[in-house]
Amino acid sequence: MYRFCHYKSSQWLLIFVILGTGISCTTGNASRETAKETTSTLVRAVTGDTTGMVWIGGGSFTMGNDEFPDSRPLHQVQVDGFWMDAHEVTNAEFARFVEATGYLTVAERPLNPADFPGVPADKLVPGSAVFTTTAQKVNLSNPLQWWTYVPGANWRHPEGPQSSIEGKENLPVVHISHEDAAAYAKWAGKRLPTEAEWEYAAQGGRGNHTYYWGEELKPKGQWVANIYQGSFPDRNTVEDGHAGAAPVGSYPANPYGLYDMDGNVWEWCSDLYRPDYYMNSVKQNPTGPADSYDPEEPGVVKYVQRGGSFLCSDEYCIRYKAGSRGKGEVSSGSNNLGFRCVRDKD
Ligand SMILES: [Ca+2]
Ligand SMILES: [Ca+2]
Repeated sequence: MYRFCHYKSSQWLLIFVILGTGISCTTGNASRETAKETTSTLVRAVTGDTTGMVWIGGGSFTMGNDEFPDSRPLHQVQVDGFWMDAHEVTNAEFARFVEATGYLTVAERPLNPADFPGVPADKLVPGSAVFTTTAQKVNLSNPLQWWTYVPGANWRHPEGPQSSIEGKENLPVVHISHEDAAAYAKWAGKRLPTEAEWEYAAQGGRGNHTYYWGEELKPKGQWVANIYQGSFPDRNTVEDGHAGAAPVGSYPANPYGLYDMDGNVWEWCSDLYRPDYYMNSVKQNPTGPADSYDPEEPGVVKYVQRGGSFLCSDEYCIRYKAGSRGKGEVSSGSNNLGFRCVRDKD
């Protein structure tokens, strides 16, 4: 059983699967057309605005988790203080960014035919990965049983063209690639958190525990994060109240005032992913390795993601546990992947 986080495949893999077999990917990362808006044209938001952010005083902490090969060894890290969004970036917030800049997310851009040799042009429809509950219990070794590349799925249409975000303004924005998240952060005068900042903030000063909230899965019998209950991926019993993403702030904040650091949606960090990084990590404000490498998908550029999502449980994708690491291909989004931002002290 896959206990680790094969929570989704790279977007390019999903595209290849849906478009047919026997086609080999020659380029590694599937690229989309470059956004019409270059970063130089994006308008920076109000300088110094920390509305909706929490000040995280710097300090030292124990980073990592011995349970996972790529988060060993436990090591001491020190981070400087920073501001952090109290909650994941919402649909309403992302909509303001798009309205101000005309930004087109990766999932909305035309696919580059050069990345899909042999695939008819009319099959190359922009879209993104959407989780689908399976009809019955399945072997957990193949994520493509529950991940589908859905043409037309993007942040405005989280489950596909027929879905919308109307009435979901306070839900976290999803189908966001690393590039999209970084573009939003730049516009907002912020940046993505480093992996170390993210984990330090998630601990909330409580130290390194099994879960960011402590040692018990259900403190006082209560679910305290939006994760997954029941049988994955065929039967979600929704004991925590939400089958998919929940409005931000639906569960208790941590001692720093941060919501949904555990679960709800995965959150991009600014660090490239390497499974061996902790062996060599600097102790002071680490920012990740200089390059990316994932032995499971060599040649695919990946960034770190943190915190798990509404699809995580002790049965599958246990990387919502404290100190564990997620990863994702740079151009890929999905309906359980979003982000939050940080900013430095002025
Ligand atoms: Ca849930
Ligand atoms: Ca989260």
